[in-house]
Amino acid sequence: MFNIVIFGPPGSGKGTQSVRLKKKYGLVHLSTGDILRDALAKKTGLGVKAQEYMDKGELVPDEDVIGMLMKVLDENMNSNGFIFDGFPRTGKQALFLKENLEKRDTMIYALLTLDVEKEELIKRLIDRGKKTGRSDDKLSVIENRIKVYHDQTAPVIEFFRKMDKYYPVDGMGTIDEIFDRLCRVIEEVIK
Ligand code: B4P
Repeated sequence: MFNIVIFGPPGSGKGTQSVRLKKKYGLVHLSTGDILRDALAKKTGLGVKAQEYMDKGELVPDEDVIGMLMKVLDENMNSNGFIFDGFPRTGKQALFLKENLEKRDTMIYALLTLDVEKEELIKRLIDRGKKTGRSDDKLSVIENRIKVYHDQTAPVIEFFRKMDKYYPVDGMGTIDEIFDRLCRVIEEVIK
């Protein structure tokens, strides 16, 4: 299996690029944000609980996200591999992912981090909010999501850097330009 994490602040393009990477490399795209939004739309217990956090731009508790991820992981263990999009978002999630992939005789090969300037993140998310009406794409919520990213999520980088698996990628520019940059890094990692 070939597993990668696509990482970065909200609006950095993780979801956008994952859709393309999934096609090119034949991987399973596992987006915790998409799974949570789906649970929310279906008004499941998890969805109702998650909404409280997502509407404020806070992270959903680790135990809920981890339980949800385990299920999808086990359902797809015969695939070519995973693109983890939006997971891990905390140190606890990072450790969980490492240990549980090891138990299944596989691992993460690279943490690809999209670096994007704050003004550009805000612009993209405001634009998306206008198109989709997403409750977490309002300015006050966006500001909190960026803060939560710096406080709780960015430390995950250090976890992967220590394992020599951290690959920063310039996330500014067109979607095609960024996709090419990501593919170049992946080709190097695959070698
Ligand atoms: P996510 O769904 O992961 O959302 P995101 O970070 O906002 O989006 P992403 O970076 O994927 O941006 P996108 O490609 O769409 O998380 C939502 C919430 O779920 C979290 O805040 C949290 O509450 C909860 N959650 C999820 N995972 C969790 C976890 N593991 N633990 C706890 N809680 C969790 O791009 C954004 C916009 O920019 C799009 O409209 C796109 O079209 C545009 N865009 C992309 N690239 C562009 C480019 N190069 N140029 C111009 N526009 C571009």
